[in-house]
Amino acid sequence: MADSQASPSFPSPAHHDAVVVGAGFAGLYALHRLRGLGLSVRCLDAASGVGGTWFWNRYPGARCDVESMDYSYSFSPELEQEWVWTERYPAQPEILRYLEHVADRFDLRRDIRLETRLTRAVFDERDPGWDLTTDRGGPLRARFLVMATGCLSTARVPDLPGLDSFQGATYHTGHWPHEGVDFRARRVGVIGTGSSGTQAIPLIAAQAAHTTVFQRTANFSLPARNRPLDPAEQRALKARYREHRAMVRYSPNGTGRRNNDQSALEVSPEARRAEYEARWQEGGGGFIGAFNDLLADERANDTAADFIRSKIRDIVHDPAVAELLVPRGFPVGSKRVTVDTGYYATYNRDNVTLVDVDSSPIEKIVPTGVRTADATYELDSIVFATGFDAITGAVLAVDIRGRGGRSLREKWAAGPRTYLGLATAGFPNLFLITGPGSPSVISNMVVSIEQHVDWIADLLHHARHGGMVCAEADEGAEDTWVAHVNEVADRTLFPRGASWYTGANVPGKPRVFMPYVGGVGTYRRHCESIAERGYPGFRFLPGA
Ligand code: NA7
Repeated sequence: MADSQASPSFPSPAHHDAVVVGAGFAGLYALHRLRGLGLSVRCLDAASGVGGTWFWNRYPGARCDVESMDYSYSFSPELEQEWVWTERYPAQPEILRYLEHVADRFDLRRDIRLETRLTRAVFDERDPGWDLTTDRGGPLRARFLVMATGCLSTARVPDLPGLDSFQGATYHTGHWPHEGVDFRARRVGVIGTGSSGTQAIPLIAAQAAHTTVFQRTANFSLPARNRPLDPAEQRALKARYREHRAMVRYSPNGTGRRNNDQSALEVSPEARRAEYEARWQEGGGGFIGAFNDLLADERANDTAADFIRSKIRDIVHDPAVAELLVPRGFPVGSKRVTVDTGYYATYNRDNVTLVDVDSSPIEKIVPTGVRTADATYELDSIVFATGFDAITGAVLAVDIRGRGGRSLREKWAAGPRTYLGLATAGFPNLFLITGPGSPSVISNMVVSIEQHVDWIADLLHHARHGGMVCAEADEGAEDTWVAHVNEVADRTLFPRGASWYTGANVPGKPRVFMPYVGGVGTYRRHCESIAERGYPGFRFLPGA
């Protein structure tokens, strides 16, 4: 392994053309791509290894809900041909191995400083650039600052009274111990039934003496039907990988999902059911592509939601438990649909108890377990599958000061405001990869990451070519974009779910629907047109 793991402190003062924050999918590609422009680039990451979200999320069952062959870089035809995926949906260890391979293959580690957290970034108006402070000291200076900090990287443990008094072990799925956890003979409580909870619960239940699941909101979950990837199938896709990649870049969500361009309401109930059944059997998030109005029309959505509800009732033997697991009160897809392996069937096990903490909330953590309004549950371990301060959390964790010393936290106090999800007015030379206002988490992240990195690289090339050292989003362009993002979201059912898409999972966080849901292809075309027209909405300034 190269020098990166040693993480020496920065020489002082250090100047770079660009500092990239984060060494996950986004940061690694940004480092590679900007270096390719001939820029001096430094990448920072708080973790002790590369991988971003896949470095941290090592809980049992951690797996991507996008298929391997799509959830991978397309920038290198050699890489995509040579890397062999073993499963339809990649498990965390395999994705991490892939990212480590990418770091080595493209010689990225020499410019990555691990165990280095950016804490403060102050814009210097006299000589445009960012003065950076890290928890390993400083100063560090960069002309451009690229936040490749990920949308789901700030883990949240709820502020429950008595948490410190618990005598057993506690874990968060997003900070899982590298050595793994042995739950044998343990009474385990799992709080949270989002993607992480639904993936982890079947495996924890198979090992632990007893598993108690504390569910606040029942979620819609689809069977993954994960399987080993057939080598012939993989070869066939690799033979047309370039065309496939070109297609997904302009697709609605950045995957090869088959989208049926029919309304759920224009077909007979039998045909509708057959379509849902076929997609349920096929497995994965492709279910949502069954009809073109599932996320636009409540009546269409109800048909899909009812289908999933009936499946839950079929799978779960105890009718009272099944009713608790049946999601209600929000359209399917408005909260992220989870993709699981054996989740609902896990509730047929004798050693699993489902506790409804919506009707009977968790009151406190006591030394021996969890106390709800109705009962105390004795536990040896508690797993928090309670999610993240999503999309904005990692950016706002840094004290970012733009023009006039204005803080980004202040600017975004009522919700994030960006131009294209890529930049924010008043904070020149700051770029966000998959920021709020871009397709981000509603898309295949790798496709959106590559698009953002390429777009930023092209903008920097354009600026440098014209002798410009400063690029700043214009406030008017930002206002128009924010209004457009909201208007597009309001045409859909997305804002109806109290989800992390809207910040609803974090007490006190402003409720704003953050992603752009107009589609990956539509968004890409819009960004391309802006680049082609010389970047309207950005102001460029020459150096002194
Ligand atoms: P999510 O999807 O935010 O899920 C968190 C879960 O934790 C969800 O079921 C929450 O219930 C629950 N939660 C959060 N706080 C509490 C408290 N205080 N009490 C009880 N239950 C609570 O996070 P994940 O890690 O599962 O997934 C995040 C994304 O990562 C995922 O979608 C993939 O894109 C990868 P709630 O629904 O808020 O009532």
